[in-house]
Amino acid sequence: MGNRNREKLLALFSKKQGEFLSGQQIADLLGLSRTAVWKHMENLRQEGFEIEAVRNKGYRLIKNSETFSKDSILIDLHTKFIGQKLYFYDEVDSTQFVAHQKISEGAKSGTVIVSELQTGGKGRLARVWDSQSGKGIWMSLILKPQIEIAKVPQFTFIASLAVVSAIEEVTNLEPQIKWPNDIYIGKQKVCGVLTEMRSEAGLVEAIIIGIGINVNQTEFPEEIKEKATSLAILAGHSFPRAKLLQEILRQLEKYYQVFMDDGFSPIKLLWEAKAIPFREKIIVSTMQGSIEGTAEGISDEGVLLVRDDSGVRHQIYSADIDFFSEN
Ligand code: BT5
Repeated sequence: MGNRNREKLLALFSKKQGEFLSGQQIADLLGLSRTAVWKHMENLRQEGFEIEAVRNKGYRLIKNSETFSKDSILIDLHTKFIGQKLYFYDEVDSTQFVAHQKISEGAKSGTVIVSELQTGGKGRLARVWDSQSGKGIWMSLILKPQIEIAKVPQFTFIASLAVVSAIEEVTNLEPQIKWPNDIYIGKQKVCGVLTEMRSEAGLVEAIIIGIGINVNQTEFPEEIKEKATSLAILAGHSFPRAKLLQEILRQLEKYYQVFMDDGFSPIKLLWEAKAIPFREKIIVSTMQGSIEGTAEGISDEGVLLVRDDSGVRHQIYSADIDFFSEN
């Protein structure tokens, strides 16, 4: 199938969603023979698209199927720029690495990289991110805002807020954000965010937001079995990943716009409403060591403010947080 015709056909279905289009109409609009139209339909069906064919009425795309592919993500993605340029891979080392490559090749702001499987998925501080094939959403988003370097960590908040909002919209689950970059449901982690930056001469060249969401896994490796869970385990059924990803991209675009128009304050307020409240006492593990103390909230920039047991106040930029009651 010619790629351009196939894209035109998907765009046509997207525009007329829910409506029947006769074979003749499609053939006329795309300049194809009826037989070619029929072949296109068969190919799309084989890929997992659900297409209804009714005699005397024509064809209708029911909705996005369970397929997770470039087309199933793009077909009714109504964003202005985020995800409109999308690279979809079966396997990569890490979508973050691919994003770095794409930036070197001149990728535009809003470019998204998705992979079914990551052989070298990474967390912060070069930790391993378990990225099973065909089960999760492993993606990286490239953004090129003109902002100061100090504001880059705030993008972790924008991303977490977008993911929580999308999960709420698509599932009936109630995710919460754990400062700075984890999304939990109950006491287990369903998503991690990794924000990286490229800079040049003191200016931000690009921000790469890596998002890993456990969607349809039914089990996890021994090392993270206790700590990790998936949306499917919690809900008792699987979810269409394309739909969830579309919602994430929509929410990312929305909150990115809020941030660019009005700054971090509205993001901070929304973020706080979705965050796990700090309980009495926390343990903060940083590269420099650990602090036991009480969190006093986040600053207007997103920095965690902690008063240690001797009364000294610390500004924490990056750390792992444990609640005392968990230990
Ligand atoms: C994170 O790091 O949580 C950021 C994870 C970002 C992953 C995405 S996937 C797409 C993009 N491409 C990449 O290569 N990365 C990004 P951190 O806070 O450091 O947490 C890492 C820790 O979470 C590990 O040390 C494990 O304990 C745990 N972990 C690993 N895989 C997990 C999973 N699938 N679900 C829940 N926890 C996991």
